[in-house]
Amino acid sequence: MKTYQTDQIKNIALLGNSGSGKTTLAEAMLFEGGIIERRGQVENKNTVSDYNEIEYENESSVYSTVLYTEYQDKKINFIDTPGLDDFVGGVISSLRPVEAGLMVLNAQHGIEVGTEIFARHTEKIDKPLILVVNQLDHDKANFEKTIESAKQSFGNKVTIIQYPYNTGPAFNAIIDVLKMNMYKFPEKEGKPEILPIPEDQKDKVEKLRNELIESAAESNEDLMELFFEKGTLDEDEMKKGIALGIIQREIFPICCISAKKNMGIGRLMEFICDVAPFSTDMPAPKNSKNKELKYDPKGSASIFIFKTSVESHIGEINYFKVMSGEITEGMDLVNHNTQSKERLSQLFVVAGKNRTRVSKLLAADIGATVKLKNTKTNHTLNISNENWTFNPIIFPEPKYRTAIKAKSESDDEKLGEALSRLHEEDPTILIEYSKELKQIILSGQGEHHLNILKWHLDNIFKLETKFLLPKIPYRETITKVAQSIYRHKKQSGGAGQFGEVYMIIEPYKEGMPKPKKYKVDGKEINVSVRSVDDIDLEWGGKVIFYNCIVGGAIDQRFLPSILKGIMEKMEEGPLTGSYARDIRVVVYDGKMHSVDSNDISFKLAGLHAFKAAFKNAGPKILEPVYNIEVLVPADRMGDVMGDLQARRATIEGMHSEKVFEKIMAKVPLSEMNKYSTALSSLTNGRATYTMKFAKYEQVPPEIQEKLLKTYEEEQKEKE
Ligand SMILES: Nc1nc2c(ncn2[C@@H]2O[C@H](COP(=O)(O)OP(=O)(O)OP(=O)(O)O)[C@@H](O)[C@H]2O)c(=O)[nH]1
Ligand SMILES: [Mg+2]
Repeated sequence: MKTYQTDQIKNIALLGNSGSGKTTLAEAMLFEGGIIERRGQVENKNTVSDYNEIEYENESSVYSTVLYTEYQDKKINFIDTPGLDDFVGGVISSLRPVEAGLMVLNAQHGIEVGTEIFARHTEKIDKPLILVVNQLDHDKANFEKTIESAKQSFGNKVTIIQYPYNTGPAFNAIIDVLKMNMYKFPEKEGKPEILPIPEDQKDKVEKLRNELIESAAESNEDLMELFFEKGTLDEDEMKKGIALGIIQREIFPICCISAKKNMGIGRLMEFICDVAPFSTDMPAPKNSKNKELKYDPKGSASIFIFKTSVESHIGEINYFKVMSGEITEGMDLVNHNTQSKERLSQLFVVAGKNRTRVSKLLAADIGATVKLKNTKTNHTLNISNENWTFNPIIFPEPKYRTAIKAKSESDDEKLGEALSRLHEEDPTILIEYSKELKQIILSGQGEHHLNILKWHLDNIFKLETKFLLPKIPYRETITKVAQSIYRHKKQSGGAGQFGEVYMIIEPYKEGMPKPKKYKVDGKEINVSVRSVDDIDLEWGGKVIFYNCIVGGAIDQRFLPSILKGIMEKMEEGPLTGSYARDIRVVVYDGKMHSVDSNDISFKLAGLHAFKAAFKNAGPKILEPVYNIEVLVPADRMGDVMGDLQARRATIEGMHSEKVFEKIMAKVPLSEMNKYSTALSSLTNGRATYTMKFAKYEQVPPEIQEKLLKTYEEEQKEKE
């Protein structure tokens, strides 16, 4: 394969709702570019892009797939992404190496939830989009409605380049407003006939062409002047204007295809070659030295890894974009995230399951390499005298959690290894070994996401596992002042133990004045502070420990032991064994024994005094509450709201956002179990949500009651 120059390479991501036809389009693009000789079909489990067993099984993409095709002396690198929100990680990582997205719209449905989600991701990072209306051959295809909803979503920036002459099973022709031609496709696959615009379309085309010329002119002052001078623009001038408009996200051009029937694909690729941005047209990425790298093929060799995957027979494959310079086979680079030396012993260009060895890749190109020792997604590799890195790709917060366990304890270690490998391949899978909950908590983007992970553990790693209900990280705190006196005394045989502690505890609030005076059981207790420990707890919140011992009632050296006892109880709260937080402790008196007092005596006295005071201090269980945002089509708003209310949600607002309604609410984590599945079934998969930890809040009394009972029973079982 020839080496493509930086100004011959375009990189795009295929984006769109699940089922819109991205994988089918990918297949057609490979075919049109002569990379494959026969087009496979998703249903026949023989596409180049969906080549993993799990993708065959689901007939839907799970992973992003790197592909390339060749057209008109250019190389188009493109990445087929999964359309299900569960696999959004594959979309986010694919957006990094590309200059633009090809958003595939399904002509049956127009803008769908996936379209909206992925459009938002491109907006956040300012990447342009080309909109492709697919499935125009489908009997439910409705081009006008699709454009209408696209305009609701992208505004008047939606600009028609092409429209279908006819839709439905009879679909066989596209009117091209830029080329001023009609493309008529033969019944069976083959090159289209290029015909003049039919008479009955002339008025419509004229109107659309004027709109297109105006949009193109608006993207650049010179073009605007030219347009005023001549009253029109020629094709090349229009292309220039459209290209600029695309980069500025002022133009979202509309192209028309049937991926399944391979109609319009060649013309779409020509359009990409003509107007989609080159890497050098986009703002230059900055490295960690704040230097702009302009994809200079003569610069220092540098690559950024945007995807790591593990393939059978090969092992780990790292996919990269050449950020600068020229990469050659056998080159030695340094990974500046791990400081490891790495040799690029083999270089490939990749079209899904097919890899082609190459000897050289230039700046802006996308390739893959194998057998690196210590390199994965988000790492930068440079020649040894350059030590910059690039910003990592930021993956979205998890929104679905479960606990996992190996069926056999002897597999625990294997499970740990498998999970960390799966995390490397998919950074949206997070694994936490929770000491607090005594569970392995897996978090991801949805139930389907984690079920696919389990499928891998069962089928690829041959590890039998089961999912368990994930425990909730409750917290405990107090709501009022309480006092306790505890004497720890033990006299058995030899040395005895003795320690007595007088303690007051109260809820901690930020900015409270120092403790001075308390009234407990009608008695006034005055305290004066000798020293204070202000402790930020690992699990959130605070404990403030005041040493108010006067007159040597307890020796100073025992105070740390008392605190130790308190901390032990804070780590395993008296109500349910959860972490306690936000408590102020005042130790103001006590007694000691000249022989029997020691550290352990005061630790135990501290622990029991704290536990006793806690029980009288209006103890409360706190639960984690999350901010959630749901995007839902208006017709399902009522159902989704009702369901949220049943989950003890506090609705904080709602408003229309383009084609969706957005609901903002606070919901306790304990009520969010399986939410992604519930939302999906309430809306036929037409809604999405995000969630983020907000705060801890007291649980309602009836739930506290239930939790206390459960804990009590668990404790009894243990005895
Ligand atoms: N009629 C018709 N069907 C199409 C067309 N393109 C794709 N399909 C069908 O739509 C279904 C989904 O196609 P895919 O290519 O897998 O869609 P995708 O966008 O890759 O879906 P995900 O991988 O789930 O995101 C398949 O059954 C295709 O055969 C088209 O142009 N016309
Ligand atoms: Mg797909």
